[in-house]
Amino acid sequence: MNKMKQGLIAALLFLLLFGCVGVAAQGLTMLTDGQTIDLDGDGVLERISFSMEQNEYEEYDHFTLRVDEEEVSSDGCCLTGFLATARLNVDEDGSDVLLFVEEAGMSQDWLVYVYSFHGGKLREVGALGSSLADLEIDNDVITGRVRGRVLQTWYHPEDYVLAFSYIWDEETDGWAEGPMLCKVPRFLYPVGTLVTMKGDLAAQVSQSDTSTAFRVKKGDKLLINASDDLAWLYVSIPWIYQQDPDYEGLAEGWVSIDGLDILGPDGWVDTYDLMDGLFWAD
Ligand SMILES: [Ca+2]
Repeated sequence: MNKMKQGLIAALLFLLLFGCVGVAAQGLTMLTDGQTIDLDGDGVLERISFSMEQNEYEEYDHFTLRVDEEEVSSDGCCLTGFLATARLNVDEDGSDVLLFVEEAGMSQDWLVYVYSFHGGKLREVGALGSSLADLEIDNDVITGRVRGRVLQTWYHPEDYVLAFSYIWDEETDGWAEGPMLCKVPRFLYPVGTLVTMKGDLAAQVSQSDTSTAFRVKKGDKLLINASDDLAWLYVSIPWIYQQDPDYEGLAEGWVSIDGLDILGPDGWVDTYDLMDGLFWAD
């Protein structure tokens, strides 16, 4: 077993364990309109106000969130009415507080609007494509479960941190230092989809070594172990092929991907035209 394979298994085990623990301790507190709560732990209660407006299709498409006298509002798409808060350990002067407003989107395209409550100020710091139920806070890392961008319809964890950056301050009409939600990509995300090839494909040895690791032909099975959800698939050839005494290739390799296109022997081709067994929703 090579180091890459060991690393992948360790990563999958970690995800499995972390996922189980996270259900009980995801670090979120649900809030309701009219509630008073000490959001930032300074001993003074804050008053929460949260209201939504419906459109002609009876979907909630606008919300207003207030913490004491601070107010933010935004348009949305199928807002669920769920509001939550969490504290992060990013500030030596005390907890930084985040507030999350959830929307379901048109077809479960989950999105959470994220606001920071810091120094008595309420402001938008970003949004992430996860449901509240899939959101976890671990110290200063916010992890959602987002829809994959390449290959097929799939979901994977995605990490964010709150980092101080320059944001536009409407009060002063200028740039000011303020918190922003920043994505922290992982090297690989688990995929675990077994496909049947509709055409031939060669996997290369590594992302930088373009020599051939192994080849699969039309009708062969191929396991897509993982992806960086950006430019690469980490693939392996099923064990049964490796038992053939004439098999000479490596067990794992890499294939380039760009959205729903994959780099085949004759150039870029739609994943649907090259692989049977991918999952599509919507
Ligand atoms: Ca307080």
